[in-house]
Amino acid sequence: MVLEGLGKSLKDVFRKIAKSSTVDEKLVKEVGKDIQRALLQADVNVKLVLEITKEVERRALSEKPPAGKSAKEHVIRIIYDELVKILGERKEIPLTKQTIMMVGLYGQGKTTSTGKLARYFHKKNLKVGVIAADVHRPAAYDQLKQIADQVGISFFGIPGEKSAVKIVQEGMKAHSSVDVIIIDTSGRHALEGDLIQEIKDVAAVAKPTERILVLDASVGQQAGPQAEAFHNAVGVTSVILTKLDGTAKGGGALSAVSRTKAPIVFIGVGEHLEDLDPFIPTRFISRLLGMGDIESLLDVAKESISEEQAMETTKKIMAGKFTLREMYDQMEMLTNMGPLQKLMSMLPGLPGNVQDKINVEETQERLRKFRIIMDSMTEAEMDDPKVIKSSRIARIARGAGVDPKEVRQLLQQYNNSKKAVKGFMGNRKLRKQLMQQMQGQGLEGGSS
Ligand SMILES: Nc1nc2c(ncn2[C@@H]2O[C@H](COP(=O)(O)OP(=O)(O)O)[C@@H](O)[C@H]2O)c(=O)[nH]1
Ligand SMILES: [Mg+2]
Repeated sequence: MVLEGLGKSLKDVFRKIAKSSTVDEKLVKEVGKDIQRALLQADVNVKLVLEITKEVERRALSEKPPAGKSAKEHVIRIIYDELVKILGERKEIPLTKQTIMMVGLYGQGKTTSTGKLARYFHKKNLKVGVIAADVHRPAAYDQLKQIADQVGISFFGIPGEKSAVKIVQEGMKAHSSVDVIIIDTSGRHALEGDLIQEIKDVAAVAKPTERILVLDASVGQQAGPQAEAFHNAVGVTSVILTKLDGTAKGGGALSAVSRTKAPIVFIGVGEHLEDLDPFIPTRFISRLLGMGDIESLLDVAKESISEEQAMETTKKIMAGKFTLREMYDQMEMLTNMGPLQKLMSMLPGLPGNVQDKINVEETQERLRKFRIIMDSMTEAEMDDPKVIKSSRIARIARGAGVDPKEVRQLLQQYNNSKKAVKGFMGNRKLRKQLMQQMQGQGLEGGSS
């Protein structure tokens, strides 16, 4: 996958938001820092990184979520928007009759991308012809011919010919009946005067509608100044950024080139001819985040337990309601709430008083069993576990496919917890402490 490291870090950021109890300044600042770290690791320019995170923080703290959206969903949306914004607008190469000239330095992927583009247009039912105008590399002719044969499109070249202009003149005539002509040109180690001249001469003959600069993404941010220099010298209309599959610096290359006047139209994501993706900023970011679209992205936020639910459970417990359901909710919250973990852990009712150090995996495994056992109980049993005697235990165990011993353990845990809750509620000092904690979490609102 392209930019795997960046994708993983950003997914972690979303997970953090989803698991947090509430969106407050502390969370937003923390998330801002995480995003900064992730983007810097992908070689995105420091100044740009600061701009983005400042904007994320500003919007997250000042904007009200739209109707029907939670604060968490809104923050995720803001991050998504700002990431898309870094990549700029989408540009498409139309599926029409045209002449395309490929330019770029040595080894950037010009010839490979010529083949990939030829395949792309060929698949869209356009007649494609390529011209081998790299007169500097002896093997260039054969390389392109082979690719053209593989794709099944027409090829033109003159082996041994030293004038690129002559080849292009002949090639344009030979391809007069094709829809899309793609000219592969020679590179240099740097943007030298004679390369500029050669590109200008070829362009004068071919009059290309597109001059596509091919750039290797592994140079990172440096891709920006390179694109700018080429653009100033020969007027680049579009960029293909290659080798994004093999570099962690792709974020730098993508963001830097997106800021130049030459938009990225395709990205190269492998050595094979099918490894070419149209560059669509929204789709790129969605994929990076491992989501089909923004909607499924927002679902992540919904999966976690809401602040309201935590509040609800806490209030119920404080009001003396403590059935198996509350015990379950409390345990569940302890495994996947951020700051609310602390609040929930203040409530008694956990086995062996493990409030201070919660083993999430162990608790989750326990919860899984818990759920299975509860699913075999009746509503009345869950509300008032006192009614569960031997015969019922046997029935529940059978229904849940567990040992009766496990049902008894659950009931034992419940009884201990209930006792602890009772003691806790009778202790005014502890109650006060919990109230203060709730206020600190911004949960004092809402009456019951
Ligand atoms: N992994 C990867 N390799 C690529 C990509 N594009 C080109 N290459 C490789 O880069 C090398 C140089 O490509 P080539 O097209 O000959 O570059 P040119 O000198 O600009 O024509 C070749 O080994 C290609 O297989 C890409 O998107 N991903
Ligand atoms: Mg080449």
